[in-house]
Amino acid sequence: MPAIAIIGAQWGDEGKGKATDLLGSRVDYVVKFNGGNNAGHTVVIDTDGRREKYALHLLPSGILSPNCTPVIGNGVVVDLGVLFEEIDGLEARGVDTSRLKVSANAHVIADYNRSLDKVTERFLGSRRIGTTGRGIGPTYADKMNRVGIRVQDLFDEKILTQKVEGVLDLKGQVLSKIYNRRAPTVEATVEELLGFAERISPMVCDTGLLLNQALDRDEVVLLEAGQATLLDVDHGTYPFVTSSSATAGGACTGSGIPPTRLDQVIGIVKAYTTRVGEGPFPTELHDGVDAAGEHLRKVGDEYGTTTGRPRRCGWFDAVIARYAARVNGVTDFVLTKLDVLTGLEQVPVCVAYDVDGVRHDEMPVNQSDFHHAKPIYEYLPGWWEDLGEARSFDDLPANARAYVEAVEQMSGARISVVGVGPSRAASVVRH
Ligand code: 2SA
Ligand code: GDP
Ligand code: MG
Repeated sequence: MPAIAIIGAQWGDEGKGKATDLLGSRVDYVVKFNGGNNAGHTVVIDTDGRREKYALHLLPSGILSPNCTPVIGNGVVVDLGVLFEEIDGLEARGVDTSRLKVSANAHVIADYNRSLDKVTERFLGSRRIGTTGRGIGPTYADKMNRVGIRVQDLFDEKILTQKVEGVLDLKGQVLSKIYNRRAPTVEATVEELLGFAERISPMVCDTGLLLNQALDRDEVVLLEAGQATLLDVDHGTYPFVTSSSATAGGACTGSGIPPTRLDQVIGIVKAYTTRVGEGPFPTELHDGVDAAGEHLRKVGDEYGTTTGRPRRCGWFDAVIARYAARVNGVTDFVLTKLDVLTGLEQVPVCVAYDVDGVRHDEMPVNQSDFHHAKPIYEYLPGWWEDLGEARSFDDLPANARAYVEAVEQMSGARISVVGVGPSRAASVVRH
């Protein structure tokens, strides 16, 4: 029975948290399969006139659905201090987190990798990536270098000490000799990590086995991506990407669910585009030049959920939506934040790029071309009505419906749900 992946189709913050939460009551397991506490998913729940807002970083959004088991898969990098802080924060608000399962194979973010992430960015200066500074990149680098620390290592002090010694042999030198920073000692690192062992122990298991057995029993498993297609280490705007596989392929490698068991891939796409951090962004509206960018940021509340950074804003880009549909095998799109576009005379949509006088209908193969790609826009008529109360497609004004239909036609997959506000209820289901 169904394994469903939810994937970001742009540069992140499309509203994956809300989409996952929306499906939560019909789902038995929600799995985070990539990234770590660089992610920020905001979920807004309105009950009995009271609004509860949750910002989740490391915990899968399914933690908020009482009948759903949240799982941190093997593809995730886990900052254990942050994990327990997040658990304690939710418990204090009455959310039961006792169902959480954590893969024994997930990698652990250690102190030296947090330091290296921050200091490397400072060192790079104008060539920086604009990371979240959470130690994500250096921890994935250790994993690929085969010197990473895994959750299961916390339960064997001898092995843990050997591994920390091995990795600090090199990283300690880099921190102290190259970056002039005090490297943590082996003892302090081992002590910090061992301090988490007892509390994490009951949550740890073979999550790949758990999830495949759930599918054997016809239960529903939802795989929730952190970040997005254009931030994927293979398919994104490299090197301005995160260090994990944020696409549908990553949902399999990061969870232990084989591709043949994936039934549906839902791409989450915003009705416009945002990006945080550095890197190319053809439809970006530049502050001080295009007032519309500030309008989108303000109305859309476009500030990083994890770092609070203002997000760069721009128009919808159908070229990248098509690319995301292809890379992920998107079966359905959820188009979010349509309500934010209310009040514009015209809404530009990028349909292709002009690169040095040549039209590109697909992403240019060469990254340098993408850096100076100029958007070719089609202008769709805007609307003035507030969309917040719309619950069926026919409730939307004609121009908003036409916008959805035009974007659907350009993006290569059907739009099954349209978001018209941050809360769970503010959604229009079409299929
Ligand atoms: P990192 O820290 O190594 O993953 O950074 C590498 C790039 O990936 C981008 N990135 C993100 N982009 C959008 N949203 C993310 N999560 C937070 C949010 C971001 C925040 O939900 O708002 O609060 O600032 C996220 N995480 C990583 C990052 O900007 C770099 O371009
Ligand atoms: P994620 O990282 O993809 O989960 O997205 P974030 O949570 O970082 O950012 C999306 C933001 O948009 C959150 O603040 C959501 O509450 C909000 N949001 C999601 N869908 C809608 C929508 O349809 N309309 C509006 N106005 N806000 C939305
Ligand atoms: Mg986010």
